[in-house]
Amino acid sequence: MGRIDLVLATDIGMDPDDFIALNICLSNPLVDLRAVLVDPGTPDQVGLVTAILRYHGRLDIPIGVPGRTAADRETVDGWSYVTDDHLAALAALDLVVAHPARTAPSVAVLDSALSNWPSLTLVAIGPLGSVREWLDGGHGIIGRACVMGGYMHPSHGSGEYNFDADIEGATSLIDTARVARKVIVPANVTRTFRSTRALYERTLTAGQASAGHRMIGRMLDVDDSLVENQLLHDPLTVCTAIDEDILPLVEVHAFRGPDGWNAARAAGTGTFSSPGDSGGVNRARFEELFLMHARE
Ligand SMILES: [Ca+2]
Repeated sequence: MGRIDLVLATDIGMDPDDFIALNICLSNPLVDLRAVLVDPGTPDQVGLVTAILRYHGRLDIPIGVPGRTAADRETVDGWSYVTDDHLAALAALDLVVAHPARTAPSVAVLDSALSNWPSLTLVAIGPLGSVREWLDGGHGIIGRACVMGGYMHPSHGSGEYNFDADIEGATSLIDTARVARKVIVPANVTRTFRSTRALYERTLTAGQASAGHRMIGRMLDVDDSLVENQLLHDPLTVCTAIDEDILPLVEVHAFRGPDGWNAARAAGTGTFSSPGDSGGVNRARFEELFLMHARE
């Protein structure tokens, strides 16, 4: 299995799973992380990503945020996404959220990554604001996108995908011909996929040799509920990008129907998902990839 060039589009902050997923991207020897796109791109989100990149010695990795209008930017700059759990995990490693943090427009960051690594995989584990802007104003074709499929929450409507936070962005991604292969890890799979104490203990062991697993361990031991019951939908999506055989994928036509997002089996669409199946995740392979690291 070869290494993949990966761009991570994340809404890091709030839940800890994006924090975990970013650390997997930075630790797994099968991944070369080429850029991070942050949605909506608040200063504290970017500061958190910067702190994580610094810990890994990877400040060379560019950070993109949606361009937005000046008025939008001002609104977003007033929001905070980073929680006490994130601050506690950083503090346990003598780190703080970095300010001021450097960014560039997501479209420019993604265009630049594509010109350097044309076969890159885009992994989207948050709303698709950056992706929508790239589809409107960027260049070229993305070979493959792996998209996280939904956090179950009343405000997310049907919760079939993580798409309800930016329906326009999600529709653009589903409909575009500028992403050759789309893999959707849907809510019916992600909503039951959670951390276990055994995985936590193996993460702590891996953390003796891996910066990423040290960070993940500090995040999980902030709160006992994270150790045993944290949703792992974002890490599952990253690991699916590394090895699609983790999921029983079938080719589908994805669409937004009257009851929300849906998918039906169809050949020739280039879109793959696991509709109507709550099981079937290869957990052993997921854990193998979750824990994989190059010794420092
Ligand atoms: Ca997320």
